[in-house]
Amino acid sequence: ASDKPLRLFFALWPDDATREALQILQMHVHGRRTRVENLHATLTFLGNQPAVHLPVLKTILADLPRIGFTLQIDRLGYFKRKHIAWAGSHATPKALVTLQESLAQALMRHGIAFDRKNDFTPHITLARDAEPPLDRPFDPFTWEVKQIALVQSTQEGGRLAYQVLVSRHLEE
Ligand code: 2AM
Repeated sequence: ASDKPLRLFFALWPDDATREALQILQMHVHGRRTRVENLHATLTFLGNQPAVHLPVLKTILADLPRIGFTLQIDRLGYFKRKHIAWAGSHATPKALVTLQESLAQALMRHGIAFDRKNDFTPHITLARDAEPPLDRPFDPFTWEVKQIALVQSTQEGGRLAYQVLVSRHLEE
């Protein structure tokens, strides 16, 4: 029914070349690997939201600052408690912090609840139920972040699927 809440989040959405590079990095991790089409970096997790919030979320997305940036993917990390192996960067670009803060402010202004516990470590989950990533060298690569998306998380026959509801380019 249309009154059923949607599980939503805002994410940096990788292009195909970046997905392939991330998939190669997945060789360094043991666990339940994220399917290649699901790879992303969460900007803000909204959790369950009523469908009536969709229009305002789309407006918020459209009004975010138009600044593209690059993420140097040069780091493999591990969340011990969550058993998540991830890829990320040693350097968080200022534009990314600005983007995340603008998004948080817009959500608060519109009274939309979101998860703000994380002190924002941008990361791409490579595997769940994972062991710490293998300690061996890998080739860092550059992700030119251009696409930001409002994404719905669904379970299809026990299979986790992410559906991009609306997305936009960061640069004009
Ligand atoms: P994770 O990969 O580190 O688990 C969809 O669940 C996306 O939202 C994932 O990228 C997930 O991050 C992120 N996320 C952030 N906070 C979350 C929360 N409280 N519950 C579930 N997912 C969360």
